[in-house]
Amino acid sequence: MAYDDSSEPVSASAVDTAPAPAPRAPAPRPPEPGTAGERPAPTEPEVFPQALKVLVAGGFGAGKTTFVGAVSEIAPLSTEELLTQVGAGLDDLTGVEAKTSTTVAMDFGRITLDPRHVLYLFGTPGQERFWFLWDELCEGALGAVVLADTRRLEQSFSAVDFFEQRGIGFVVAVNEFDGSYRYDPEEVRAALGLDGRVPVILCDARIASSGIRTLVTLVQHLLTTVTSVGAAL
Ligand SMILES: Nc1nc2c(ncn2[C@@H]2O[C@H](COP(=O)(O)OP(=O)(O)OP(=O)(O)O)[C@@H](O)[C@H]2O)c(=O)[nH]1
Ligand SMILES: [Mg+2]
Repeated sequence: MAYDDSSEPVSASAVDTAPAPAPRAPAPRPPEPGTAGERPAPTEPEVFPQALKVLVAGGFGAGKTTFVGAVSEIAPLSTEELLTQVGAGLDDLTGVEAKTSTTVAMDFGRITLDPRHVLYLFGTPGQERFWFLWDELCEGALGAVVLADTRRLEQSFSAVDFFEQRGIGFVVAVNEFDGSYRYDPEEVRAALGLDGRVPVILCDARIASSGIRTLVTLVQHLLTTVTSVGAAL
């Protein structure tokens, strides 16, 4: 008689007629290397988060909205309002007389640089009367592009000061406007009193590839200078 430790005695006939136990299911085998289901071993340390917040800043009319619109892979959000006579005494249109609208809150766009770097772009408003928004916009920002307008280079000082004071890494992108003086990047560095490590590059805010090159330069700059990304976020 088969051994059974249950309290009910088991008769010989019951044992004889009992169905054979179902064969035990084979134990799951680990997936073969390279097949679906295997978690690939991390090849490099996870130093950067997936989503990076980047500001696109600069003086009034420097090309911030144009830059965000050119590089964004989604329809950019913009908050443009017409410039009217009401702002005539407040807005300095010297050098940007052709401007008909202005950003009153922010621009927003997104670009995937590579599988590990998705940038969320926030364009700042350029006019002084909206600068109070910059502090809100820079919350959680990891880096910034300061667009320098070659027609009014001095308008970039405030943006440079803003990011220097907050310890936010930035690059200066010299947006070359038609007919304006062509600066050498080192001239711009000297004029703005920039640290030797801050990249200064030439760009055209209207051209996507130029904007993307600027953003790649920014990410590379941040990777080499930001030691603790977690602390910056
Ligand atoms: N020629 C030329 N024009 C540009 C360039 N970038 C921007 N513009 C033009 O300059 C004008 C102003 O650009 P915006 O992108 O509105 O500038 P902004 O910095 O967002 O302006 P605010 O938000 O008002 O401070 C637009 O008509 C653009 O087409 C450039 O690189 N070259
Ligand atoms: Mg704008």
